[in-house]
Amino acid sequence: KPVVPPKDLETFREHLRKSTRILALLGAGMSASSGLPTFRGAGGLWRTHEAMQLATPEAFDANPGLVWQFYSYRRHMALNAKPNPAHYALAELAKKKDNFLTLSQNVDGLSPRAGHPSGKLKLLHGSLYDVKCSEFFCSYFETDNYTDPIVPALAIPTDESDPTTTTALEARAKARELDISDESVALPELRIRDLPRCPTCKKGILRPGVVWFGEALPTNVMDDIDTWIAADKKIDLIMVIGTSARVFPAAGYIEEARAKGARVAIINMDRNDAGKGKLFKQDWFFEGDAAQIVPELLK
Ligand code: BJW
Ligand code: ZN
Repeated sequence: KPVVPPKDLETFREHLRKSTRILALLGAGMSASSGLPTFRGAGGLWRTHEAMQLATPEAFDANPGLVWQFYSYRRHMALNAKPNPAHYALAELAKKKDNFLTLSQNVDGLSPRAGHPSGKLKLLHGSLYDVKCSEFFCSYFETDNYTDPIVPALAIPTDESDPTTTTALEARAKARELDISDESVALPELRIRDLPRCPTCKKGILRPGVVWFGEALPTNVMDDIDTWIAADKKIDLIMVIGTSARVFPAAGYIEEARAKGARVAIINMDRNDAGKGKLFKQDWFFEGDAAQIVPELLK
């Protein structure tokens, strides 16, 4: 049974074939089938904390150890996750279409790993593998830091109590990583001196190079997007994949594209989410798992 209504599939593919200026806006639902949790709804809770509450400068100031445990866990999960068919299909489309730009809110690195051309990929909310100094006076910034854990104190605790083992060495080899997103798993309280420290100013604690609530998106990223949008008076299509489209300025690009004539295609698991009510007659809503639908649409 096809996942997408054949009539919609046909009209979408026809429009895509004719489209020369295309945007894609990605959210956490794009990576859901790679096993990475989304922010809102089920899975949006990390231990007793809402993921949204941890993604703030206030949370980091109040408890940098806890916020680092959250991000260290997410880095570990993302490094061990694989891009799914939606990442690969979109990467192929990006290679094929000259005038194409993906705006990703995701920080997990799965689009680059699927081979998405980097010049056509704008990371609105930064990356889990960027690291920067948390002191306002210090400009230390590092990209492509894949060290996991970034400092020993952030290693995921393991269970070495496998009863079938006899030696400590064997026990360590069979140790299972504990799921620290589950609040019943004990988590050490970290001291400031356990956290990664800035090599430049030697004073600041390092922090993930992601964009928290109330923080500005990277200026060069915003400028590149503005330039791309302004380069022509029309845009043909925007694909909105796996995002609740509630966070600005990211969500604002849907209306910006529409104002330039773009037809909107929403791919989302939840028919009540992602502004379905705001869709026009000429738009599409494809309900279901992005990992299934996106490859189908782009076939
Ligand atoms: C599936 C699926 C499957 C599931 N297949 N689908 C205008 C109006 C009101 C407020 C504002 C405004 N402009 C700015 C604001 C304030 C604020 C904001 O937007 N607030 C709103 C919540 C109201 N914005 C900001 O603060 C931004 N900064 C800013 O505006 O700065 C101004 C400034 C200028 C100059 C100086 C200083 C300041 C920054 C926003 C940063 C957002 N950061 C986060 C964390 C990033 C790091 C991290 O990853 O931890 O970004 S928050 C979080 O939300 C994360 C995400 O990228 C982002 C969006 O979430 P997303 O991806 O949509 O996930 P979900 O969970 O919401 O949705 C998943 C969807 O997938 C659902 O629809 C599911 O149904 C679906 N799904 N499985 C397909 N298998
Ligand atoms: Zn520093």
